[in-house]
Amino acid sequence: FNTSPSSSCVQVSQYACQRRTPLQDINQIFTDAFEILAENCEFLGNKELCKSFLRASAVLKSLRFPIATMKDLDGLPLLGNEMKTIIEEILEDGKCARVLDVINGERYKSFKLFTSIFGVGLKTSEKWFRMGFRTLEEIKNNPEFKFTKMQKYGFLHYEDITSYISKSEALEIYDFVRDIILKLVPDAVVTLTGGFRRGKERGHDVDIIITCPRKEKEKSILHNTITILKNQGLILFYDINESTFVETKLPSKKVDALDHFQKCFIIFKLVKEGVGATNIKDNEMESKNWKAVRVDFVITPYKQYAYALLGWTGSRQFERDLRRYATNEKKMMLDNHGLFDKTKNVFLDAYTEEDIFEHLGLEYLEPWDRNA
Ligand code: DGT
Ligand code: MG
Repeated sequence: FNTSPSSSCVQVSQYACQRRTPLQDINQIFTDAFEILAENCEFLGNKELCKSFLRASAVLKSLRFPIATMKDLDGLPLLGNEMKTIIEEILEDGKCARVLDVINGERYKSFKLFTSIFGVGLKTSEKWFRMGFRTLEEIKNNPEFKFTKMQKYGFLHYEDITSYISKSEALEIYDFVRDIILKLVPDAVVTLTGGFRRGKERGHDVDIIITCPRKEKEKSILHNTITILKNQGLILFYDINESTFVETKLPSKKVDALDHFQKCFIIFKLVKEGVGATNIKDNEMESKNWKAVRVDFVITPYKQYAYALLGWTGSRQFERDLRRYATNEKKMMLDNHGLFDKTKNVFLDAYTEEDIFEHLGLEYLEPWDRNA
């Protein structure tokens, strides 16, 4: 792995799954710029350019040295002229005019705002933007709008949901939920995944993946757990998606397609101990002693667990590169459910993430090195 600039002997792979990408990003001034431009492309529906920006950003995130001169880019993959122009401008001015235009632009600002609402995606944002709406107030107070239940709760808990979740809050919820599940099914496997598994100190949601080695025993876990949490008054909103997983189905070609496992999108009521307890009588003075936190549960059969864990650990860009590598370099198809070897026409079983890396002929990367 690369340690010094301009060292010609060091090859940087074009795939994030062949590079270590720790959390600390010493080229953030450039990667932030690329990610804003990528997001803007996503908002405009320009998927190809979005991918190029994200791949360029991921290459820079994996470097162990800060880009200080244009010479430092020699030999790095996925940095075409468009990318180099941006880097050069930032090296010279400390900023990039194109990025500033984007973040001050109506479209980007509106889409950022709209997609920050739980239950609002690109399609709804586009619709609201075209209708001329620019603020949350205009939308919330429009009597003609029909919101989904998810969006209603998204508005209701907007402040909490858009604020960061700390690692200790995530661990508190995870420990609490795991204890409940283990009482129901003692040999269940409950894992905190997503960004927190990659070592992030803060996140947008708490991703928890659940399985059980005893066949079919995972099936009762979700509904029973939700019932217990509901009875304790800890669920502000939940939406269960039942499994549509079919074992014989080939892995999806769509890189960003959601998986077919049973899952539940939750707004969890995290009660903060000691807060607000002193002034319960005085309504005006009363401070809220809880915080609404987005939590996702994913339940998988044991046979697919390693693939699902790998898929839900992320980062998104790491996952995209893993799939691209499998397809282009190995003639295999990878998704959150499994790995299919097209040459041998077989699904490859895996019970650990290490097994999957081995099937792909890749050196194992720990979750904290997958922050592409
Ligand atoms: P954050 O924002 O702090 O929650 O960061 P992450 O990395 O935990 O991101 P999150 O929670 O959106 O997703 C965790 C991983 O789960 C992500 O790296 C890929 C997977 N994932 C989540 N939603 C989707 C989806 O809609 N499609 C696909 N393909 N993967 C998804
Ligand atoms: Mg997450």
